[in-house]
Amino acid sequence: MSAAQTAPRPLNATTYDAGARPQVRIVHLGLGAFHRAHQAWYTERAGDGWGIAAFTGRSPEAARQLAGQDGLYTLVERAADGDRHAVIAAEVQAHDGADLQALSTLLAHPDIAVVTLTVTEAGYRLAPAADGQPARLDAEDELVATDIAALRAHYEGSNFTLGTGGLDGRVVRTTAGRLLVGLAARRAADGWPIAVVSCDNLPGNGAAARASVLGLAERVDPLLAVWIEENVSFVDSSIDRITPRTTDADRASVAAATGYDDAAPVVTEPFSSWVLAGDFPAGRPAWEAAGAVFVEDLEPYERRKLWLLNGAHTLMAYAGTLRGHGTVSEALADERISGWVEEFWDAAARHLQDAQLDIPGYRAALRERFANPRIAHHLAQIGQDGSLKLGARAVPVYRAERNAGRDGTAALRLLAAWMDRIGIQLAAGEDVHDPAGERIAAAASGTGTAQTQALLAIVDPTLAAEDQAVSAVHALRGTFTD
Ligand code: CS2
Repeated sequence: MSAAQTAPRPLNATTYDAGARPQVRIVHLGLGAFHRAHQAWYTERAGDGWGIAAFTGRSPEAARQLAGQDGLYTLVERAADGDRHAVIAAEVQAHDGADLQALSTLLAHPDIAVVTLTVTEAGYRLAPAADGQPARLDAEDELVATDIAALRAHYEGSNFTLGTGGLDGRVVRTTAGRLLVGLAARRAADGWPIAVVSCDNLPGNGAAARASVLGLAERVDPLLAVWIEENVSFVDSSIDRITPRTTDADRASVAAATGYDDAAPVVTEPFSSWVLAGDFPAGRPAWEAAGAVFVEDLEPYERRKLWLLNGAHTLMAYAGTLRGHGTVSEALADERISGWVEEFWDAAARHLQDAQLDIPGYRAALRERFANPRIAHHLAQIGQDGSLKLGARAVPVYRAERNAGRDGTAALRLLAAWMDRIGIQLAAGEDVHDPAGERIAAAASGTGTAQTQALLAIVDPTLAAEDQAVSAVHALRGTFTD
């Protein structure tokens, strides 16, 4: 065999026979690895002919790569004992997220029945809510304010329709802003109802998506807000599949195993879960055929996942890095970290009482998933956007423990570890990778308990006003490296 025959081939519809492609009926915002390992995989496995048109977030690069491969990519399920490769064909179109014309054309079409979102916690642009208060859009946020101005200027007197010239060069950057442009086009077309499914790690993520989109609509076009209330169903979902960022080594291993030079493979764990609650007024794929579960009340499942999986992740991300570890499996192999994780799980589990949740089984499975040595899940990736993640992962467990008369130390440890980690990053002049980066740097410039309190206020202002919580977090600082 000549070298030319053995060199890997490009992956596209000419080199790979994916059969008839499904019809685009889903629009996705946030074209990243997780979406391709999760919702695209469920949609493909549902096997009932639904396809996806996906839009990138900030950078159009992922769309360029995927469009260059006719939407095809390799999904690698990486188990502790080997890899399984499959080419996924559900992703029919890939667009630059800034392409509002493409988004509007799709959403104005009655075939489109579902919008899914993976835009990260930060993508919803919500203001920190006081305890028990519903989420609301952060209208003070710079990007939100810019989008409001651009949308108002564009739609002034135009009955909120997007002409063929798009937004006349105006840029809309927030997810809510982009979705609003698409929904306005749908209303102008014929106003068919639609479902928006949030797939981000936020408690009540359907309500969060709703607050974000409606908050913007109310400020730009109150009648559009009314239309959205009546025609858009915001579905809650709890999503789970550990999917680290793709590396060059992953690309090389896919080429070696499959013979395809795939520029955009995704490596994920074999485990996957999707629990959803809400209505789909225009229909949906039979995701249950692929293992998704539809429930009336999502909250218990959402808590189990956010507290046990994501909470432990956040604890390992900061405490693990402070102790010199690079990945989740390395951190978990450290007895001290493993002990803190178990202690946090014990605390959280006391408030996850529903027998259906099978907490012992879930914990055992988590240990195994975290320990998978072939999934290099970098702590630095998990540690990003901590100010937003801690409010969903640590604070509710602390509150539940306090309400039950206990001190909640196991949950406060996550906050103390975050603060210590930030201190080291700032001292080294590193980017803390957090949308609240500037406020974090300002808060960290203080010293002693006042610094702890100022940092805590960024995560949860109510908690920062409680002296007992502040001193308890402060006492835990500096205890990670012994
Ligand atoms: C992680 C999640 O980066 C993070 O914050 O905790 O991305 C986690 O890997 C997924 O939620 C797993 O389903």
